[in-house]
Amino acid sequence: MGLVFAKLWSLFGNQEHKVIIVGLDNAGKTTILYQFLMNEVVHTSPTIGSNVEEIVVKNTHFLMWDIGGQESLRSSWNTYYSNTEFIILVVDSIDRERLSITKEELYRMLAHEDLRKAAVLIFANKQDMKGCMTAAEISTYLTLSSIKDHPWHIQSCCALTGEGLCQGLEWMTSRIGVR
Ligand code: G3D
Ligand code: MG
Repeated sequence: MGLVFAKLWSLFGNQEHKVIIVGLDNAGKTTILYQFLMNEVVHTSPTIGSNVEEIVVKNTHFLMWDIGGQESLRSSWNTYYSNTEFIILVVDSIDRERLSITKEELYRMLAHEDLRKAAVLIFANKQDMKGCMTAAEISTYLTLSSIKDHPWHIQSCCALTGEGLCQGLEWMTSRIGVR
């Protein structure tokens, strides 16, 4: 898989494409980033905040933070929004109870001026879990088809194995140059 990742990342070229990875705590954000790290095509910079991580992939910046229960930090989220081209929203597909919170956060982000040009990739993670919601169910619950002002794509994945992650990145690369 390393080679595939390397190829995909090289498609990003030398330009800077800022990506933020968001989702509730326990959704699998760190695991997804770990998959990228394992492929040795990235280097990390030190943690820049208690719940914000930065990863640089050939000049592509990922800023990641957990949004669950971090009420006190919410007012500063928007400082990370400017110039964001991609939002990766990681959903725990087994966590039915908190999908409504994810939905709220998604629409709050989409309404933010600094994210008006951002494309959204939703990872329906933990597809290996028995009884999990499918990407289609999550899509329906999040009413993704109602989103007209942002390009969006939902991809089922399993961060533990890395399955589905490449397809998500492929969609992102396909968006570059479209806007
Ligand atoms: P976060 O960074 O979004 O808070 P983490 O989430 O990446 O820390 O993952 C939270 C827990 O979910 C971890 O378990 C992790 O191993 C697990 N997890 C992440 N992705 C998957 C997946 O695709 N399938 C399954 N079954 N589990 C996953 P622990 O036990 O370490 O807390
Ligand atoms: Mg984490």
